[in-house]
Amino acid sequence: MVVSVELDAREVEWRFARDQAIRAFAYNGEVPGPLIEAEVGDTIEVRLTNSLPQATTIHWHGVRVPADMDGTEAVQSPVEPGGVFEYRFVVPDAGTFWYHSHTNETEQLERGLYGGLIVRDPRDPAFDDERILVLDDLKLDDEGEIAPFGDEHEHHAGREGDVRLVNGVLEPELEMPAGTIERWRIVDAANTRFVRLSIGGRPFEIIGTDGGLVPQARAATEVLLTPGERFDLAVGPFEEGERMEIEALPYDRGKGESERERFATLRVGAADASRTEIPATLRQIDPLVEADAEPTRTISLKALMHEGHHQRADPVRVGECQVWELVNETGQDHPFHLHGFFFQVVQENGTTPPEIVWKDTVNVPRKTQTRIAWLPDDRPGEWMYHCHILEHHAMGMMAHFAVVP
Ligand SMILES: [Cu+2]
Repeated sequence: MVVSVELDAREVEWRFARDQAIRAFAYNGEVPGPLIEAEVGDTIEVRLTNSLPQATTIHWHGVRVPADMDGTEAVQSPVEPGGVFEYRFVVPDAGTFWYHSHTNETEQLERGLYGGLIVRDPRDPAFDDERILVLDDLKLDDEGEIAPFGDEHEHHAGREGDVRLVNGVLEPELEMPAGTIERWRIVDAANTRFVRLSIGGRPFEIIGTDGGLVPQARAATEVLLTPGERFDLAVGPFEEGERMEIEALPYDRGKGESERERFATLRVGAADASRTEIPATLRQIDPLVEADAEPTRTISLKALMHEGHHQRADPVRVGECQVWELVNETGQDHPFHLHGFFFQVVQENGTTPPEIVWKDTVNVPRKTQTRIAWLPDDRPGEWMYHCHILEHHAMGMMAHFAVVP
């Protein structure tokens, strides 16, 4: 099937709370932009019209698109004001993805140019209900408008604001029926904010991440999302009348411990029948390499941070398995995002992770190293990786590289 979407990027007044609004940039006047939904194997075609006062592009975060549809400056000219561009690609994988501007990102994402993209597989486990929660924050000035961009502090520490949003709304109240289990697809769309997510401290099950379902559901009471990352959770069942806070627990990403902060409130309504059964095995994922595989390449995040700016990394060849050691000698965590390909985390600071999952963004905590493995499938062209703290990316914490036949 072909899923056709028209996206008009334009300036709007974004009312994120009853008494608070800002001048925003939005797709079709909505923040987040329209939710794009498809089934595995569908073709998505998006006609982007740029009605903004500045150039823009769209990156399809996590989707294995052909290189020329990736939305970066390496593969297309930015769409100038008044211009139009058509993106067209097949969605080969089920999962929770998102789309966002890839031009002047620090400003364009902060102002609202992002949206969710869900790809379903008919064999996905059935839940009583499903929702997507796109997390974001806003940094406002004293007048309640978007604070100016690009001060020195932001370059280094990133940009975080005190306004916390779920699906473009200030700390909303969500509701779900008692006795049911829902699939929550969570996206961290913030410029910099890390979210150590808790749902009232109650247990939930992690059933998916960036690259779709995980092999086995895993019980947890919290999960850390860094900018760009997604987690799918099985949430509930709760009892009627319960109320809990959906919040970020304190986390130190190298800038001191953050406060405990509320994103939303969950209210449990009258009971409903449940038909949810989570299978013991959600999916099989074969490891790409042995746990002790030697790196084929080492990437120093410190060097990337200080010397990055439009640097070129060595090409990789289609079909040649890559094992990359991401070394973070800096004093802060960096979420590493690889465009266009999923990877497996082979080692986290010398330890083998409990299970193999598919990721496109992984936090590399400060003073540690993370080893990833990935296979360049047959999509040659220009690709890139970068830190998904957008201010770091803008500062040049990135590299382009070619996948060659
Ligand atoms: Cu960074």
